[in-house]
Amino acid sequence: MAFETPSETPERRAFYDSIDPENMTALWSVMAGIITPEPTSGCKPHAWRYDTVREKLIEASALISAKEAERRVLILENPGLRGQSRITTSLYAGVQLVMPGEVAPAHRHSQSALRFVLESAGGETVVNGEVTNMQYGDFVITPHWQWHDHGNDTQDPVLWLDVLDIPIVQFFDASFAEGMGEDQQKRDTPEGDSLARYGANMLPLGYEKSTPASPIFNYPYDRSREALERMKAAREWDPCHGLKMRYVNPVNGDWAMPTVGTCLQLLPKGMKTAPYKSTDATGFVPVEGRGRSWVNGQEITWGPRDVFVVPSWHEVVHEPEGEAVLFAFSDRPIQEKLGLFREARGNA
Ligand code: GTQ
Repeated sequence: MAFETPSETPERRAFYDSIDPENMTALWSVMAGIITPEPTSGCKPHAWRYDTVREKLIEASALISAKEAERRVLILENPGLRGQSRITTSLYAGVQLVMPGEVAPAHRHSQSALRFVLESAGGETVVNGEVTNMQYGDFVITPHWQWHDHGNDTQDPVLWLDVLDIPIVQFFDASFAEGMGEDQQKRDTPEGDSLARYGANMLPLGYEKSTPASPIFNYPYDRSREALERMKAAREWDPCHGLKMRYVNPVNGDWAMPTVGTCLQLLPKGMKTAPYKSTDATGFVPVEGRGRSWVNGQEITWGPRDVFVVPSWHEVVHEPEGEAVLFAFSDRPIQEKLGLFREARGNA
């Protein structure tokens, strides 16, 4: 049951007006709006088409270089949250373009970032002295306060989806950022070092974790996809998710990033998922296949590289045309740690 707002009388109005200059407000006049019986998100269901985003980014590349822009990104702004640089209430997302020969200069900030690679024949990102080569579907992490720069020595444009915890850092007023003063940091770690050290179901003996983020910073798509492909044979479909796997930090089994939870999900041919809702507004990026989803009954059609959003506590049903693979991201790791995460499965 929702809290009721007591009716206003002239005496009560006069009282509210009298406390207003003292920077006070009566709880009973606002309580129903701030402690709601269910989430009341301003975030709206929406899909961004890759073709449109890509076309506008290529247009932008004639107007500004990656270097001048610092990062040439078009922010995906939720239509219910315009002007706030948010794709959901708690997360920022944008699509970044690096043209052949360009660099996005080295900098670092308090915000954590993930890159989900949408188009790349070998774009490069350097994190803390180690380079990684980016291929379609790779999930790349830039942990908070680590130097990072991006480059493209290929003949073709390189594009990826950025997801950052910008609104969360903003909420805590905890943002710091600085440029390195050089375009590219020194590459002093051999390529593939992190994956070898931490991504082979082993850890260097005596390894002690130094940050809450996973020490693996590229989870290559071919490996993640192969796991799903092999698991398909078990036919253990979750009615709401098909086959959904969580990217983990191998040091402690937690999510790969402290603020953003990421998953890779396979929806088998012919499946229509059971209705599902959760408190973590979720962004989806179809990697393979096409399909449609209903979000509180609103139909969203999708294909590879599109991005769509299911707001908090909105019921979602997915229906792929054939087999489909989706990348998903949300703020679930934080909600779980705060005891806030809730989900409802089926028609409950
Ligand atoms: O690549 O470092 O989309 O600093 C927004 C801010 C990307 C980045 C964004 C950033 C970056």
